[in-house]
Amino acid sequence: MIQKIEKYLEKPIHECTKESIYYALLNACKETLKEKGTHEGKKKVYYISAEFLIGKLLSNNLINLGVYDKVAAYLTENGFTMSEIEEMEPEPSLGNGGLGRLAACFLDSIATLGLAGDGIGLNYHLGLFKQVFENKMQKETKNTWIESDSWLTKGTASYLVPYGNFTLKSTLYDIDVAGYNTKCNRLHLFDIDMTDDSIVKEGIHFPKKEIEKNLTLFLYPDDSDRDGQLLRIYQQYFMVSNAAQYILDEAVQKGSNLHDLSDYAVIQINDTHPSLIIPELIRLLGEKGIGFDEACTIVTKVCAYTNHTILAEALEKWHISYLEEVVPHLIPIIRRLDERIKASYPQESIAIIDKNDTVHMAHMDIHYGFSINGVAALHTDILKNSTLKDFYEIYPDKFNNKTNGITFRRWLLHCNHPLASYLESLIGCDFKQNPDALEKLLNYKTEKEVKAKILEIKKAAKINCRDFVKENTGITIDENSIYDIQIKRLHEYKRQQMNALFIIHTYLSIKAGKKPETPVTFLFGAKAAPAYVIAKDIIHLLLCLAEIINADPDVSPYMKLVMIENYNVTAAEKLIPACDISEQISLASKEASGTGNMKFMLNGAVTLGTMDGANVEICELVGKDNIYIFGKSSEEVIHLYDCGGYNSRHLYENDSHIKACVDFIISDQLLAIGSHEALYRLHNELVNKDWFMTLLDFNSYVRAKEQAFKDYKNQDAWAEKMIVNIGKAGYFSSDRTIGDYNRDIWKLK
Ligand code: 26V
Repeated sequence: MIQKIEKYLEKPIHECTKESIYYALLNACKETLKEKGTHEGKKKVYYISAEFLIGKLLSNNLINLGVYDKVAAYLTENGFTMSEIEEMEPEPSLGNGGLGRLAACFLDSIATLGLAGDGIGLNYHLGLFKQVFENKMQKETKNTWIESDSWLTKGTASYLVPYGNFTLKSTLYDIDVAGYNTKCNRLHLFDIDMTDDSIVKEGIHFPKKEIEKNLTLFLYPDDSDRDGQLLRIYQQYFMVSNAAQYILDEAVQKGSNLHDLSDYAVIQINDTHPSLIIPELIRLLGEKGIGFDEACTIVTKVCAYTNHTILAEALEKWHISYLEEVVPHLIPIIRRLDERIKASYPQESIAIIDKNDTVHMAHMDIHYGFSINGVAALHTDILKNSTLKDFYEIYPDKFNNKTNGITFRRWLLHCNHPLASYLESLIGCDFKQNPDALEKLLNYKTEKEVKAKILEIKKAAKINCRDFVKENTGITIDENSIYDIQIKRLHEYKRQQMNALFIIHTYLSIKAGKKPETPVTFLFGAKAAPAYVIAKDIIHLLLCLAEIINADPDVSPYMKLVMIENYNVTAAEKLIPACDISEQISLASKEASGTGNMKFMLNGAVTLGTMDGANVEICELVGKDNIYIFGKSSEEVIHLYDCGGYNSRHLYENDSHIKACVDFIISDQLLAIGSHEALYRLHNELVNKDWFMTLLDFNSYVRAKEQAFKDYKNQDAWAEKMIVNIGKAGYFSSDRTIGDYNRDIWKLK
């Protein structure tokens, strides 16, 4: 490896810039990855996803290639550090949140388990927007991440993708995905040559109708109008038509006659963005002479669908007229697929095309896929018993649960070297490939020395994080304070607003003379969808609160509030190792799984959460003494929705404490520095709507959180909680998840 690096450096390393060292490392890695070769097998899994939130790749690749320590030592010997070289790498902007990061963890685990599997998606030039704060508001700017030298390698495949009025030709870019100490797989990202970044003018605005120029510019372009929605369909069809052509070509090359496609391919449809692959495959099989009915049977043996949300507004549906405009050739197929279902099952609730001529993408996946899975035990139960009950009654055997997981290579070995190497010295290195081996740590949970060392590692991570926060925001935080962290997409159901109300509660208590015994730092990181007004108002509230709190000499010694700008994977890697309390406070039933919760636990944070998503499984594993649970249960919440029994105004008017906290949002103090419009809108939302029941869980949240702060003072007992959390995290390795997918769904040898 070092020889390869020196070859690419072209001159002695001490004469090189950090940038040229980064490029040398990049190219040396790419060469080594190529030499490793790819996992091959008769049958392959194709993981199709609109997002792959892969994060920076340099360190991860060095770790998986088994050369990280050697390369790090080489850099140090020559006066450089790995972290300063890593800073030269732009983070790929190919994902948004948990769904995309899950896809990235899965690629790592598929390769690590030695399975033949490719990711297929799009090569967005600007990807998800870059967030900047201006006047304490989120502003979206473009995020140019592709440089002339990058992890992308131009592939050879190219296909024609037919639309209503024109045809586009694709270009393929590949990224090699190294398994840990094994061969590679590939992430295939399709693109068009005519993409034109220069059409993006102010912020992230661009002409939505110029499909030949804008198709692969942005991930999730604004779809608040018709043209935006059409563009999303153009993108989705481009992704799946390329994928389908690629998969069929590859199967034929391996000897398939296409009647036996399911012996060669299994397609995991990641949420509904790739659902058009079903009619597209039927169309392509038809072109190759396979009749409609047989094509349906083949496709139903090949496609499996993962559901990632029960939120109705997030389950994709398109009016048929939109599909008619973009992909008219798929319409007769979609209609026939729908008619077949209606012939056997007349219920409107499971129709593909409903009486308003709206096409339900998830319904197509369930009828014409062989497997449907949820992403945590509770989520799958809710799908079976409530959201998708009518489908479960027809197809009980298709439903299965696959609790999410995270790759320990990135979320422990890479982001927390000191913890990983300490664990190795204590319990050996098995845990890197057999995550259950982390349980050995539990034997040490009462040992003084081990507890002291775990606390020492946490403290060092908090110091690193303090420096990162200073650089990112200019705010000085105290490493001796409790780090209470909520980092995730901004959405009302995730309830960052409830955390904000707690911060107001703490601020008001300090002002009233009640000082916390241990200072606390509240850290947030979150992007709001550009058209999601209330989510942006919540960001505004947090930034206003930060300005007031951090500048107040009576308050700031006891509490600080930090909102990280442009939260992304790189920031997560800095924040997660430093966390004491992991905020997982969604309204029960709404968070399908969560995966941040797993990353925090693995790095020794204690969860403060509701009985939602994978928190339920975390709670079962660590036991009630090692997690802080609060709030209403999913059954209670579902019941309240069913009977319309929740009234936030009632709670607001009858609980003076709740009223005081909520009213602070429109206090003179806040209105003096914030936007009246945004703050009143948010206040009104909480008092008169509060769809995600913030006020309902607020008191219980305050009690649980204050108990956690109190318990933190006993560092000895706290360290034991940390150790239990780390020791029990093995179940949440994505290697376990992928093993489960393969055993139950993909069945690759
Ligand atoms: C999308 C949208 C888009 C429209 C506005 C509202 C809304 C709300 C939620 C979503 C999420 C779509 C799917 C998704 O990203 N789900 C996440 O998947 C993760 C991986 O399985 C899981 O851990 C998270 O709990 C789940 O929210």
